[in-house]
Order: sequence, then structure tokens, then C-alpha cells
Amino acid sequence: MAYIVAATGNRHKLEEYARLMEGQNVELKSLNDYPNYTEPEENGSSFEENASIKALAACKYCDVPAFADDSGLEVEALDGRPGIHSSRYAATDAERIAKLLKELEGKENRRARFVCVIAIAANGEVIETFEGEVKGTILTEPRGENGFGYDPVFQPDGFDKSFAELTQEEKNRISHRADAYRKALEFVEDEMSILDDEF
Ligand code: ITT
Repeated sequence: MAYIVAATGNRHKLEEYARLMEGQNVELKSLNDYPNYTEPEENGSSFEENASIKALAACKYCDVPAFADDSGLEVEALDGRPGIHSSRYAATDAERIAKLLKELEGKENRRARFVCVIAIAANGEVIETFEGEVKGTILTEPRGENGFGYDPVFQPDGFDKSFAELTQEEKNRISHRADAYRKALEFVEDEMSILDDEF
């Protein structure tokens, strides 16, 4: 069977991809299958650049097709921050959320969007990137236990629940990651044979 490496050190992302890829005729490998792999520095200046850096490094090291995502939360009242610095915004999920709520204190505009850019690399080069998004608002306090990262304070448009109050299936229907994934899947199915058995 053909396989592809999900180049992420984030186990929550990996779980979401495992669900999204259920039923596909491709085996999902993770960086856990390559214990000596060292993740590259994410020194790009956009989601696209960082996703490409991660996908390409894994593709070259593992010598199989790989994909990676770079994702984050863009908050309107903060001029798009934390954006590509979402994981570096503070040390833990709880601290990141506390810092975000503090920065938004007293601000009327709580509009935000999650962005996810997936890069696919094969044969030692980045083949294509795909961007997904989901729009919503930042709640005034965390709600829910599911998901990860900023999920407890992000309420997607059209829902009265935070991402962390949705099941993984519900989140996977509307999330930025699912949106980017669907675009990537369409591309792979339509245009490419990058996942052929020769890999
Ligand atoms: P990899 O680079 O190894 O994939 P990472 O967690 O460092 O893992 P990113 O550099 O893409 O990933 O950082 C994305 C951060 O944005 C992530 O750590 C969360 O804080 C936030 N984020 C992204 N997607 C999210 C989601 O679906 N729900 C909540 N927070 C999310």
C-alpha cells in the first residue's frame, strides 16, 4: 500500500489527520515511525513557508511523500496576531489562552479566524500548498475539554459552542485543517500519482 508521512510533532493534529484520512487507500505514517528525525526550525515568515519547510524536511529524511501543516489563530483586534507565532505565543495552552484573553480585555471586536496551510512534498520537492480557514469569535472564557490549543476560546460562526465543546467529528467537518485537507485531497485525487506504490 502507498504511504505518506504526516510531519507533525503535535499529537492532536496527528489524531485529526488520522480521522480525516479514514477510508483512504493510503497508510498514514507519523514521525514516531522515524525516532531519530529532528524537526527543522520553523523560520519562515508565512504559514506557507513554514508548512513547506516541515513537509520538505520530512520528505527528504524519510524518502517518502510527506505533508505538514502550519496553522494558527489570527485575531482581528490584534492585527492578525498571534498568527504564525500561535504556538510560541506562550509556553502552555493554558498560558496562551490566558494571554489572549488578557490582550482582548475591553476590546469590542472579538472576530478571529483559524488558518491552516498544508504543504505536500514528494521526490524531494514541495508539490503544492493548500489553505483552509474557519471564521469565528473569541469567547470571554474557556469552554469545553476537547481538542487542543485555542479550541476552548474559539467559537466558530453558526455554532453556540466552542471548538473544545464539539466532538472531533464535528470539528473535522468545519475546521481550518479539514478545509485545507479537503483541498489537498481533491488535488491528489485529480492531478497526481504521487502516492503510487513506487514510493
Ligand atoms: P507541528 O509544527 O509539529 O505540526 P505545532 O503545534 O508546533 O506542531 P504549528 O507550528 O502549526 O504546530 O502551530 C500551530 C499552533 O496554532 C498550535 O500549537 C495551536 O496553538 C494553534 N492551533 C492550530 N490549529 C489549532 C486548532 O485546530 N485548534 C486549536 N489551536 C490550534
